[in-house]
Amino acid sequence: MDRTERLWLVTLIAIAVAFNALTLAPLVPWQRWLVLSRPNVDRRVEIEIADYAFRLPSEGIEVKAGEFVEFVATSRDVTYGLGAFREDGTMVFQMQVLPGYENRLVWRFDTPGVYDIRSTEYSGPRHSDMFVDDAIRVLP
Ligand SMILES: [Cu+2]
Repeated sequence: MDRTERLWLVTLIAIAVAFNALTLAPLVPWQRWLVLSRPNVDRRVEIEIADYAFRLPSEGIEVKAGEFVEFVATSRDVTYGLGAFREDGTMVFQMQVLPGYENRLVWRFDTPGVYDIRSTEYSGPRHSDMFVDDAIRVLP
């Protein structure tokens, strides 16, 4: 490794360290609760996935905008994805759902409305069927 390569390497490492320090710093307003706080969960939603199908709570998923919702997803067979999508198809959040674990994600919906659920991880030949229309209702 010659001097120029070493200089580039040190520069890239310095940029990576500075970028991570800046974007994870609690001085960034949106990072404060993401990194440092453990919000009190207002509602817990359990979702089981097996054989390419979501098993949602029988009473449906109804939450209020602004409350912290903990999604706990389990898989009985393979790795799936759990994603929430707006009506225009844009994604709100997604998580991997590994078999043998309680996969957790805490989310706060800001906007009332209805959201779809899809698998966001290719899980096999029936993956594309894993779509639940209007699965989450967020009330004002
Ligand atoms: Cu899938």
